[in-house]
Amino acid sequence: MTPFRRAIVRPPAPNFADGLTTVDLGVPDVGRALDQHARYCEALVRCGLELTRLEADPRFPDSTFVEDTAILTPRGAILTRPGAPSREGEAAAIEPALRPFFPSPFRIEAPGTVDGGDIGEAGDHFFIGISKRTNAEGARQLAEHLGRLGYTSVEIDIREVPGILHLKSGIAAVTDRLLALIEPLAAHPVFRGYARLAVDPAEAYAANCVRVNDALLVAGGYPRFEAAARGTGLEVIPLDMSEFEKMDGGLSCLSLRF
Ligand code: CIR
Repeated sequence: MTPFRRAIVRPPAPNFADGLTTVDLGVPDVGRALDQHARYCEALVRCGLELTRLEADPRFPDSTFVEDTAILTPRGAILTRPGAPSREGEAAAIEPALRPFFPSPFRIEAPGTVDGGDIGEAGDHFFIGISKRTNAEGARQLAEHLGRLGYTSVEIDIREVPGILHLKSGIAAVTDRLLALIEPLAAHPVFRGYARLAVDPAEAYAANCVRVNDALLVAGGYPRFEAAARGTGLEVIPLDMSEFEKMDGGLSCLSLRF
């Protein structure tokens, strides 16, 4: 796995609860979300990362989900064009924070849209989810940029997969060869050849785990997945994500790691 040295994070703004959501888990408590965000940042620091901590940005209630704004690789970056109209300006808002590390990123241009949450990678191979947020034109542009950087990619249409907003709501690379995969994605041909860390259907939210150096961040409260994760020999760090889950957000969404 690519080692990470840094991450960019942005805490939830006071109007976090005005963001988009498709789930019916109640209104998030912003104070609690800030607490959970602080624990998340501590975990990244414990994994050895140096953090760029951005100011909360109430212009965009979903802006704590920084992952959606860019695809960062060791060979270069791609600024996305988030697919929800209320989030479109978030890529421009993150650009100054990326500039010191990625001075000339590629960009997804209209009419293409891409949310970073739809983009997963295992080694030098990228999975590009076509979703309600990432359209075919965005996927095409992204594949081209990734190809220029020397990466391969494959598209997966997730529009008919129940219960997931983004591709990475249902898949995460635990190692370059081992994927956490929800049941409805497990048999998809693009994942053939990978070992699977099973995610119990009752614990589907847990699939969005994040490998950071020697550790695996997992959502707290999903004991079967946590036990399976411990079986990999990695250090497992459970984090309470309840308030972000209410807004369709997972662990990966809360940082841009590179
Ligand atoms: C949204 O609907 O855009 C936010 N409420 C949640 C975004 C989650 N991001 C991600 O999975 N990468």
